[in-house]
Amino acid sequence: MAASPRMRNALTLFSANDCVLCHRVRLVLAAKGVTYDLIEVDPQNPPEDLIDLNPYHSVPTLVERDLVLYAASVVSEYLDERYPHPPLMPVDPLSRARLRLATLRLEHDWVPQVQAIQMGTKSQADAGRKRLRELLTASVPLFKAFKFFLNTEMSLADCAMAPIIWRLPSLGVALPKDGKALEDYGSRIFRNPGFARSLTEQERRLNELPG
Ligand SMILES: N[C@@H](CCC(=O)N[C@@H](CS)C(=O)NCC(=O)O)C(=O)O
Repeated sequence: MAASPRMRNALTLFSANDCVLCHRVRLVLAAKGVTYDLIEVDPQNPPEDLIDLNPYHSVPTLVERDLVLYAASVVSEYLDERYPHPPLMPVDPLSRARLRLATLRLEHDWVPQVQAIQMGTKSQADAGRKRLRELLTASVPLFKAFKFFLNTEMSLADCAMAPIIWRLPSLGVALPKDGKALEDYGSRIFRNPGFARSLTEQERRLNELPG
């Protein structure tokens, strides 16, 4: 990618302005306190730069000098290794594998519902709301059992989960009746200054940060 005078940092992130997967990566960057140049992209109309860099033309895409990374999981894990403090993964292999699997489930089962609500037809959006609500209801015991998502400390799995929880009011998905643990989880994450820093202007308007 040709360096442009707008670019001041070693890292450049191509990101959409309201996208759970891009938000996930911005949350990792904010938790690490890493500064970066943000290029806002309309995913339906990707710029030439992005087309040249990423065969899928998708966001999030991260560029660091000659390194080009895409897929939110690849980008997030790279950032956690490249900027080790604070660590966003536990050290033991079993816990790491569990959190990776939980994140994979989020990508396969939860994110498509969010995308169907945001971009689908009315019937796709309605089906997405119903399924997302079922997934939330089934996850309540997990939020009761752990302070963070399946873990005692904030992890990359929270960076994947929190953007979905943040969007629930704007997606028209109510919390389950016994969803207080989910609400508390959201407040715990949203109160973190890194969370506010991770939001684009469009995303900030989707919900309210705790006072
Ligand atoms: N597997 C990719 C999917 C990313 C994705 O679906 N991004 C959407 C925006 S939310 C996008 O770029 N869509 C346009 C496209 O894929 O051409 C990832 O994990 O990053």
